[in-house]
Amino acid sequence: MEERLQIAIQKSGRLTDHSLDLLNRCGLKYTPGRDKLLYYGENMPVDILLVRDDDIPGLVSDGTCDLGIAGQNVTSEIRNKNPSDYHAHEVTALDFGHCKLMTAGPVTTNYQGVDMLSGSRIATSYPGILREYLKCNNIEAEVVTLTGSIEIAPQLGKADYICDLVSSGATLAANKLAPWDVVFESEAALLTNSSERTPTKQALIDKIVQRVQGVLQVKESKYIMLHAPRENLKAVTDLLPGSEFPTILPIEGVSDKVVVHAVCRETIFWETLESLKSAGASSILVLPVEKMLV
Ligand code: PRT
Ligand code: ZN
Repeated sequence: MEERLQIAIQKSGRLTDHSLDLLNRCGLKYTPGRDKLLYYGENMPVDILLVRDDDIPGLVSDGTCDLGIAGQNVTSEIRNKNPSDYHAHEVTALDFGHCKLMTAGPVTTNYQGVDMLSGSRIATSYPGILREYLKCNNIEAEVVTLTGSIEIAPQLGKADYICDLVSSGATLAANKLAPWDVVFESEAALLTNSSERTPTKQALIDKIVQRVQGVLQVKESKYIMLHAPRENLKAVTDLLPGSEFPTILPIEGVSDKVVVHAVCRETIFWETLESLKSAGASSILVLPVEKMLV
């Protein structure tokens, strides 16, 4: 029987579209299951399990799934709960789902720094991360664990302050709360485990991990082509952001210019193009990179 790989992603939430898009870009074609709990990979022996984000680190840790995509905030909280029984590890951060776990309090409070949390009640869905933070800062405070609507806890009298995820800050502002300190910075990450598996399955995991890394690399990468004066070639290639080995080609019948081709691993801004032009470059062309395998 064919061995199939299980990848857990969030069923419905902020990470779902990004996760499916990433797997798509890795070349995985899938049929959405009728119950939408499992998408069957058509061109690779890979199944996508759609679950709550809070379940993903556990499913990878206990070996039910080989790979998973979850926010580092969720992973860290779950690992904190029972470190000796947690067996998943992060392969790579994925550059989506960015947010900050922050302390916050009423805008009317004149916040003077972390010591002000002493003796207070702080509502959060991340008691493990918050306790660790308080401990590091030598603060004694009461952690009030809530599962949702953290931001209304002060109005309800359930807590003095809160510690919640913030991205735009609009939710805090709407509840007359001001962001204070960053407790934990998070983004989505790819998880796996060190379970023993067959070489075939391990090779499939390695292939997917390599493709994920390729997708991350092309995000910022651009292919740049230009003509450069031979006498100023070094100055021109030095200006190419994040490019290690540009290809230099002669131009038939032209002795004072060469063609430069390079993959730039960093964003190329208009300012870079203007500097290249000032250094004597011409016919500058910047193209998107679709796939990369290094
Ligand atoms: O049903 P399930 O349990 O799977 O979903 P969920 O409701 O627990 O998670 P979901 O979809 O809200 O978030 C999934 C993951 O996205 C989180 O674990 C984070 O890693 C990441 N993420 C990124 C966020 C945010 N940004 C975010 N802004 N998760 C939650 N929020 C919430 C925050 O809790 C607050 O209520 O959005 C509100 C604040 O947003 P701003 O933009 O007003 O600051
Ligand atoms: Zn959740």
